[in-house]
Amino acid sequence: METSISRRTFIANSTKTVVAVTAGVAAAGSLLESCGTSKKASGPASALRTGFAQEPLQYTYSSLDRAIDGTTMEIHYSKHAAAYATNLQDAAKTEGVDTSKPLEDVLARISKFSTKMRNNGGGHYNHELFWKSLSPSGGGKPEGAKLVSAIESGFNSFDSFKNQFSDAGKNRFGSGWAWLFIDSDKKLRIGSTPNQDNPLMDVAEIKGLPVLGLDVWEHAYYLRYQNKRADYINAWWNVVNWGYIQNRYESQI
Ligand code: MN3
Repeated sequence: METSISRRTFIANSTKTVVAVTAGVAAAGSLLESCGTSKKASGPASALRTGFAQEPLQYTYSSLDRAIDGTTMEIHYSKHAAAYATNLQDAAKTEGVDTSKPLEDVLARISKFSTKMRNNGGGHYNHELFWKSLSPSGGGKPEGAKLVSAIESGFNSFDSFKNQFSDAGKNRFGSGWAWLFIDSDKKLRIGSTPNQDNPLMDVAEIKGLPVLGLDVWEHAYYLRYQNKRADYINAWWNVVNWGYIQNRYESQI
């Protein structure tokens, strides 16, 4: 009898425990979600920390259609970029990299790692930045005073900046990226890198913190634009998420 009561009490308590644990998980879930949200809002610190897994896109594949078609976006995000993330995690496992630390730490000393880590670490980082740099409501000009003044003092005018950045993308031979980055003197610079390299890498010819990156690999534009990379670049300006770029820049100066 006593045993039975004890068991019933135990079961009742267990149920409470389960409920409590479930509630705890739910609370942790919403906490993570709110952290994720603040990350998306690109708080100063989070703008510079990239994990080893793909983050969800903040818009639908077809919502950038005035610049990039939905099929290109879908293949680009769910196949090309997803493969970089998978291969990066694979390389991290093989080479003993702690994936709870920011990817930036690895990129800064990428010469110490394999080519697989370089290609996929760069590929993953570059694409995570690329997706966040785009928005269905993007385009136009930046509004943040600090970024506007840095662009104007660095490149004479916003239009001149656009031309120089576009040229960096157009003139990149083969596959690669055009960058707006902050150099060690905190100055904005434009440059480009081949393949999946980026200015964070110790092996790159240009060095600094990427603020804005443009993917000029053919997979980013070929379905709609074929060989006309310049047309893709011109259209891409219409979906640039200047709010995110401004936050990224302002978090560093
Ligand atoms: Mn790409």
